[in-house]
Amino acid sequence: MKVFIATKNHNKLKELERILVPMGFEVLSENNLENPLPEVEETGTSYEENALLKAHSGLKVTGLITVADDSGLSVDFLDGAPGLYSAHYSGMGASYASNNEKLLCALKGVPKEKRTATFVSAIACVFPDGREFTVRGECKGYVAEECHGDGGFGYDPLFICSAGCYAEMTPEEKDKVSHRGNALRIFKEELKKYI
Ligand code: ITT
Repeated sequence: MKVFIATKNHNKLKELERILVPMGFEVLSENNLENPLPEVEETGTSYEENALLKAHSGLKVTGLITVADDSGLSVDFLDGAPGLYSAHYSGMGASYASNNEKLLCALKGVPKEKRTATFVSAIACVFPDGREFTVRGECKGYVAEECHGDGGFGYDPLFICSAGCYAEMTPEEKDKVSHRGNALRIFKEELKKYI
């Protein structure tokens, strides 16, 4: 079955592909389109709403069953920030490095037990016949006091869960425990009800 993944984040795309392909899906992405995907204004008030906005935009362009992820890191000490705004935490044009730097500054001097955080991934799936569903996966951990490892992307070098730092894991190890891996395992079960 063909599934279009509506994302402009190639790291995210790789993670979604490496879980969806072994599930038997033929995965298509922006790389298979003649023109770039339109930018989607992420105006939702939840990860699920934003994931649906992105998925509907992809469906409009391709007419295929479309999957999109909206994700972020919610830090308890920061009342849930950067949360929905994780991609642009340090401003428009933010880089992963500048976001990590801002997060480290915001938590400067905060002890380990107060640096707890949850990574969240909401995955939306929309169908050409109008049906849609969302699922959510989470991973709890804490924010390290300095960057570790050189794998992954985004906040991976700062996020430590019970299995270790995301950026020090192999892709397979990350998939087993990550918010996105957890969301996709629920997604797989949910999708069976629709096909
Ligand atoms: P698309 O909207 O095109 O899918 P995006 O990167 O803008 O790509 P989001 O709006 O969902 O995606 O922002 C998610 C941000 O949260 C992402 O840019 C990272 O900074 C962070 N993030 C999400 N999942 C992550 C992961 O597994 N590891 C590290 N950081 C992650």
